[in-house]
Amino acid sequence: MNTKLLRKTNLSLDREELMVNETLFHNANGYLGVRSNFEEGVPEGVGSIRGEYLNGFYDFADMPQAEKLCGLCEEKQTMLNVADTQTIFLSVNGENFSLFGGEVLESARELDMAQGVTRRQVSWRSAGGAQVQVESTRMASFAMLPLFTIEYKVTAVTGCQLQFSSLHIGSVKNYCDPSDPRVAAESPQYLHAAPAELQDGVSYVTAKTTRSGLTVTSAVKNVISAPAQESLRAEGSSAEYTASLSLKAGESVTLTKYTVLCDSVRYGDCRAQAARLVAEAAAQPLSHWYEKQREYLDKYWESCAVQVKGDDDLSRAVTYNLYQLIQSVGKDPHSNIAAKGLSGEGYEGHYFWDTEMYMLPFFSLTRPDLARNLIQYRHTILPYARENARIMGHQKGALYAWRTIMGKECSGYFPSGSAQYHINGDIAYSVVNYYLLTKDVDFLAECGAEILFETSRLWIDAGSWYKGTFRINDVTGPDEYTCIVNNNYYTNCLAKYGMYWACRTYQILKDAGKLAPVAEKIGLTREEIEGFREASEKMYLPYDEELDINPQDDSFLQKKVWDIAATPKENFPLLLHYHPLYLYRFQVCKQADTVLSHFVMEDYQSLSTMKNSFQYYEKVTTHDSSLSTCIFSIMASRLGMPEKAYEYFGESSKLDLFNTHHNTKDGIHTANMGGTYMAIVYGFGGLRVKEKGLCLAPALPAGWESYQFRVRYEDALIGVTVDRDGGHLSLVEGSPKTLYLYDRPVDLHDTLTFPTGIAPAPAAG
Ligand code: IFM
Repeated sequence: MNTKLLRKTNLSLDREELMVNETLFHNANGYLGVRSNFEEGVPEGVGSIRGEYLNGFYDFADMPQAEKLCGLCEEKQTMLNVADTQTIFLSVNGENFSLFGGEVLESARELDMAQGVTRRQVSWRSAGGAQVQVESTRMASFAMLPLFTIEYKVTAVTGCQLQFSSLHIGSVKNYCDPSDPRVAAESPQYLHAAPAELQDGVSYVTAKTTRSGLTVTSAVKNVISAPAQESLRAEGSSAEYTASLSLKAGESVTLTKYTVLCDSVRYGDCRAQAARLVAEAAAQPLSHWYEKQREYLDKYWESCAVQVKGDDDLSRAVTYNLYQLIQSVGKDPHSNIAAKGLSGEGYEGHYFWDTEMYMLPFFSLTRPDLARNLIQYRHTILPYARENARIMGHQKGALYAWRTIMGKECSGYFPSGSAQYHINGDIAYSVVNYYLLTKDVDFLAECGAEILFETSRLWIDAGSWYKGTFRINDVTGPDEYTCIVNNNYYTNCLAKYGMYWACRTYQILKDAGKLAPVAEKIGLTREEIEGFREASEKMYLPYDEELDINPQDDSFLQKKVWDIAATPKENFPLLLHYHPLYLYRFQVCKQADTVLSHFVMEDYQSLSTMKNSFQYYEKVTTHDSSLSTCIFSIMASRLGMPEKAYEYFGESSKLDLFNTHHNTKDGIHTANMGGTYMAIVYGFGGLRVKEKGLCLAPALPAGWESYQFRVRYEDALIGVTVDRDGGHLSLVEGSPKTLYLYDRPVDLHDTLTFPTGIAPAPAAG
């Protein structure tokens, strides 16, 4: 597996590229994230988004609506930049080390995805002729989540006098860009930092948010490897550690900077916890933490074991995307996965449906423990979903916020925000997906069932009966270029599935004697279950007989078709160039919508309808959203279009590494990263998680030698390898299983080899 990403950066100090690299090489562990900013900073005017973030740590911010209609959201949550502990200035013979001064002889960055560190190496000559090599290694520890380290090594090529100045800045702000709707427009001082304290060589800054009542303590300890003249002083809410020494040619010195960040979301007394952890961290050499990091990642790579042979670039891109998933996923039920992970401020650290439909499938198959946390998080915020439902006028049930951190809605523009009721169906779908893979009835009883029942109640309240069918009007589907429509096909499918599963869950829990606590807690009646069953069975799913496709909604086909080919290239993404209402009047899709429904609910339609729909929507989809090409890849695989599948897969897998959406500076696109995984496992591997069991229908993309992955199913770990000799299944651990291969049952006891390339079996009509 190719686990190294290397970039030479001496050739360009281009503003955009610098910020993209700050994202691509960020360090995160699901709790904290640090952008890969230069320790020494950049001159004023050169682009940089400097930030350190904690997953789920936020403040409230005003989001005033010019026209104060009832129930519109006027306050949002925003993820905060909590401190700057990455700044290290180096002076060499009195001249400041900087890529923008002196002479850069060589400069490179590396992400090592096996060791879990990033490295930056610069060979530099000062204007006065002194020459040094600077190497910095950074790590967000998986073993101690609040720990971030920098190992900053300087080697003298010529003898020189060095001075380090390592800062701990407690008063920081967030990035803003008023011209881009995808990042915050303004940046007030959310955090109020107390004066820095110094104790036993550690600096502490405790800061409180303005409105959310949260607290964070940052603790920093610097350790120098050679005798030096040292000082530590505090001024205001900052602290500065300095060390001066001289080196002879060939000598090196290393400054190790331990940062611990503890927040009140997880810890009762952040200050005390930070003191305890920073002492524990600094008591060990970095080699100890590196070893633990490697052990964690060894297990991680082993658990998913995704390998592609035959295309090195793609293989590296896939590994990169999987690495970002483990960097981004919250490791406790207090947090989730932000749309940009912990790599930047795009979408302000909010959690969307991205988690349930694009990333949870990966974790459910490889790390069910993490998938469980993600669902538990949704369970914890259920009270806010109930409150949101009332705000939106519903008498019963729960409606999850379209975008949120702590549970309350943060969507400022409801037509393509709060109106996306499918979030309820997405979350319900993830509960079922997790259950089908684990058969964990206790979890269903403790968490999943309540979500399924409450979201089903909402469908009943939101929908209506017309001519014997159940319909859901005035909602927005996944495609954000088509808003507030009647009977969005995707939404109706997910609602149908969610209500079906609410009924199944009722029965499963009843049979297991575990129904009473949840039913009593929410006052669930047998009549309600009957109502769910009826609405699910009679759900109206738009179908056009003439075209043999599923229209995206009731009015989609009545609109003019947008001419994508004739649209100037610079006008994409369309959302930045056309008024939303103008877009809504066209058949033009930002992203997979009906095509996505056909992926997740393939048994609701015939193969011919899915194929015709794919061809229809392909012509009107811009893929302006990063959540799109991966789904088109999966469905192209499903419908027997391998070249197309491969092309879409390539676009998805390289999206951030090649900055193809031109906004990677604001953060990675985590949903797409999960989508890349799905394009292999669900796409080429043909995996589906169905009520009858785990299904596979693998094919090998032309040009690839092989690919492989591992999935957890009930108590088993199953290895799948597809190469030019065929498909190979192995039961790595657990009890024998019956699986479905190309829709036919097979028993897996030990290993199994089969021919690939068989045409996919038709879906049920
Ligand atoms: O959730 C997505 C949405 O589907 C498209 N716009 C971006 C959001 C966050 O990734």
